[in-house]
Amino acid sequence: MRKYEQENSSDINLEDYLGEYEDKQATVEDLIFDRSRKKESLNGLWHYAVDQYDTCIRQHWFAERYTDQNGFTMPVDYSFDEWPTMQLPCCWNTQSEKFELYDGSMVFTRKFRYEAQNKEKVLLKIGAANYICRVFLNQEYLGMHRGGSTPAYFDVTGLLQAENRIIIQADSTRRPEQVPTENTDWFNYGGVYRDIELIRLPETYIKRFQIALVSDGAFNKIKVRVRLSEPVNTAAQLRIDELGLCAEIPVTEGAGEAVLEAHPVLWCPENPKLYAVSLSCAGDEVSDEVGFREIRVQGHDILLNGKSIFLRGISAHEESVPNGKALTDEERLENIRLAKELGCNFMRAAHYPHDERMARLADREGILLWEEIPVYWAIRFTREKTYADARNQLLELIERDWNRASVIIWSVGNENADSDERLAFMKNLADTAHAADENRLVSAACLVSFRENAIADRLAEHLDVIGLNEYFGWYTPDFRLLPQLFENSHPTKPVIVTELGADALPGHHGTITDKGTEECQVYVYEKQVETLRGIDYVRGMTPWILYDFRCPRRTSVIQGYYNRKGLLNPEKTYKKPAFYVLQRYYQELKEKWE
Ligand code: GCB
Repeated sequence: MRKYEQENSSDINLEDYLGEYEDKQATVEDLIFDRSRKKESLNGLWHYAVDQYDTCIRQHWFAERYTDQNGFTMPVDYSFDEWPTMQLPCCWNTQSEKFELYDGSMVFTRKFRYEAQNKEKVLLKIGAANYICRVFLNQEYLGMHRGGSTPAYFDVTGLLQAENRIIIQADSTRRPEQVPTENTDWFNYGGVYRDIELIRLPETYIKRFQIALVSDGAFNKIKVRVRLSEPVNTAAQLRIDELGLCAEIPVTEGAGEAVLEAHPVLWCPENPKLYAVSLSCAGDEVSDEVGFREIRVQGHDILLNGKSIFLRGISAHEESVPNGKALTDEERLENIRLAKELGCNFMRAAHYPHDERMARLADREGILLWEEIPVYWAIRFTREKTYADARNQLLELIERDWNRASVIIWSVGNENADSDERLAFMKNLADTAHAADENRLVSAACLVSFRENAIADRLAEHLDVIGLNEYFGWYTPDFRLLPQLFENSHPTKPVIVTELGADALPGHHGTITDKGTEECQVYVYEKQVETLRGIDYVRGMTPWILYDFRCPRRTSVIQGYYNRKGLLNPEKTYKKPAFYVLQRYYQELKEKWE
C-alpha cells in the first residue's frame, strides 16, 4: 500500500514517511561548476503555507491526488495557487511578524514555463535553504538536501514540460543531530534564502574546473583540474589571454590535470588582480575571474606570496536589518567597506558558509577570508550520519569556492570541547580539507584549556593555523590570566585570536566595570591590545564581532535578543567607541607589517 493511502491511520509517525526521502540526497557529488553558465531564475513570487506538522510530506501533496480511482473528488488540505505569496529568496522571519520566531517547515510552490532546447541537461540549483529542503517537480520527488548554507543541485532533465509545478519544503527545525546542533549563539533564520535557478548544460559538460597557482614558492606555475560529466577521452583548452596562455589539457575518461608555466601578477589585498580565464571542452565552455596567490605557513609565519603577513581581521555573521541572512550585494559590500575602514585585510565569515557572492566580492575588493562550517559547540560527535553531514557541508563549501583567491583558510569548527570523540571527528574533517585542497590552510577556532590556562587543544596538531577564542575581561574577568595564558603556551604554529570582545549596548554608558557599556567594551579592547601586542606567535585576530546580531539566547535588558559584542549597531549606522580602539591598533600593525 502506498503510504499516502494510509494517511488516516493515526499510528503512522513521520519517520516512516521520511525514510523513503532519505535515499535521494543531493551532495557534493551533484555540485557543478556553474560560474558563467546560462541560468534561468526561479526567484520571484512563490505561494507558501506554514506546514507545522509536515503534512506535505505525510500526505504526499506533491502527487496532487484530487480524484480517487473511481473518479470521485477527494478532499485535500492544500490549495497551492490560492495560498498567499512570498518573494523568494528570503528568510521568512523577516517577512511578517507572524513568522518572526517560527522554526519548522514551510512549503513553497510556483508554476513556471520552460522551453526545451535540443539535447540538453537541466539542473535545478537551490543556493541555500535552511536546514533540510525536499524538492518536488511535476509530481515527482527530486531529492533532498541537508545543510543550511551550501547549495543543492538536482537533475531535472527529462522531467520538465512546457508548464511546470515545483514544490520546495524547507524545514528549519533545530535538531540535536544536525550541523549545527539545536543550540547556537545566532538566530535560526528559515527559508529558501539564496537564488533558485535552472541551469542548462550540454549533454556532456564541464562539471569541475579548478585553477590555482602551484604552492611551491616559485610563483611561476598554474595548476588546472578538469572533470567532465561523462567518462570521455578528449582534450580541454584553457585560455588566459592576459597572460598569453592558451594550453591544451588531455582529458582521459572525463578527467584531466595539467601544470602550466605562467607568470601572473600575484593577487593580494593591496592589489587584488583578477584574470579572465576560460575553459572549453567537448563543446562546453566556462569562464571565471581568478586571482593567483600562494598561502602557506612556516614556523609562526603566515606567508602570502612568500611574505610574512599579519591578518588584521574581524568576524562577521551573515546578517542585516532588514534582510536577515538574505543579504543584498550592497549589504555585503558595505560589510567589506566597514572592515576596510577598520583597517582590516581579513574577515572571518562565521560560523557557516556565507553566500558564494561574498568570496567573489572579497576577491574583487582584496579582503582575505576565513570560511567555516557550523561544527559549532556540542555536535553529536559519535554519530556517523552527523559526521557525513558535516563532511558533506565542508566539501560543498570547498568545491564551491575553490577558485577564490581571497579564501585562505577553511575552518572545520568552533569551540568544541576537547574530547576523544570530538578529536576523531574534527581530525577527520581537517584531513578531508587538506586532501580536497592543497592551496589553503586548515584551522578551527579552539577553546582555551582552562585547567592549564594554555593553548593545549589536541586538535592543533592537525591544523596549519591555531584559532583561539578567548574572552578575557568578559567571560573570564581576570585580565591577569591573559599574559599568563600566552606564557604557558608554546605553539609551533601561527595563532589567530579568532574571538575576543565584550557586549556594549550602543549609547549605553557607565564605568569600565559596568558590563554592557561602551566604556567597558573600550576597556576590554584596550587591555586585549596591550597584551596581544607583545605576543610574537599571534599572527592574526578576528575580534567578535563587526556588528550586533540577533540571538534568542540573549535576553537581558542590555541585549534585547541581540548579541551586543558588535563594534557597530545592527543597522551598521553607529560605530561604538571600541571600533576606534581596534582601528588604531590596526593602523599600528599595518605600519609594522607592510
Ligand atoms: C563564542 C562563540 C560565538 C559567540 C560568542 C559570545 O565563543 O564562538 O559564536 O557569539 O562566543 O558572544 O559568547
